[in-house]
Amino acid sequence: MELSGCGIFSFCNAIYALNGTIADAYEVADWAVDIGGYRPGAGGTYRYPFYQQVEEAFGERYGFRVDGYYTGAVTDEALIEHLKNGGVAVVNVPWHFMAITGYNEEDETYHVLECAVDMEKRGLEPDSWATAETMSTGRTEVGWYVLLSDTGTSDRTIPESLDINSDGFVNSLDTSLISARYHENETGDLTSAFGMNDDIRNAIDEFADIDHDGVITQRDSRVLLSWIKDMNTTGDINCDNIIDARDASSILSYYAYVSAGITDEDNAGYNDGVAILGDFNSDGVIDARDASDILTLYAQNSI
Ligand SMILES: [Ca+2]
Ligand SMILES: [Ca+2]
Ligand SMILES: [Ca+2]
Ligand SMILES: [Ca+2]
Repeated sequence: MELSGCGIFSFCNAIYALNGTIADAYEVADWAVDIGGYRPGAGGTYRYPFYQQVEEAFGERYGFRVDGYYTGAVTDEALIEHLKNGGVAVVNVPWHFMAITGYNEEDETYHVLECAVDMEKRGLEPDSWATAETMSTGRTEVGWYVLLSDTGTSDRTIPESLDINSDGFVNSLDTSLISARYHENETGDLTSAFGMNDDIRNAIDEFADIDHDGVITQRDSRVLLSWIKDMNTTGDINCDNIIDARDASSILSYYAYVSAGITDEDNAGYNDGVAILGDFNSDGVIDARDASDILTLYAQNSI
């Protein structure tokens, strides 16, 4: 997929930009291989079988529909109107696919997601605003595009298999367990931190290689943490969809830990969760006031 996955990655990037849904590039690629829409290695994505069938296969789950595909240029009114209305597009340029996920009317630039950033010849960053001239010239000349719209049906959930400790929630305890497993593999020393046991080790080894590079590393933990941040409400540290005293308690433990340099073994697994979801009052710092505000809200809601 590193050689020829641009069509798959651009589709997944477009869906994420459209409605925040995490489309698993490997799952999409496996499906596409089966329907004759993708050939890994020296192959590529075959756009017509792919976009004729991808809505039926993934549309409901990922919350999108295909509004049509066209031979045309980036300046086409239909494409610009679609972007202005909140839609996204996957575009074909010479030997490559990219995603266009926004249009700025003020300076007439396009928000482009480029998945092959090591290919310097196209000269785009992973995430940039490009002019119509750039997107109409040379290796970035758009010659075909497919329009994708949000249908609101995506549940935007993190896969259940990433509830590593099977407690019903995907939260920073799970990311801490993935990190702990990485340290086990690095050092050979087994840990009991965060409730680690052999069932959890097996779950991590089977399901937690999120970036599909064949090993469990801190990167897998970080990717999951970024999903947790995107998919949960600020203040809901343990991601159980209720903001209550347990969340406040985790924030206080974290605050004590950061300010005094001590660790609270019982709550240490939630510290990463506090770091990403703990600023409940949105003042840029995570401290006792966030916990206090949660407790006040909790008291009001409990009456
Ligand atoms: Ca869990
Ligand atoms: Ca990995
Ligand atoms: Ca909670
Ligand atoms: Ca705060």
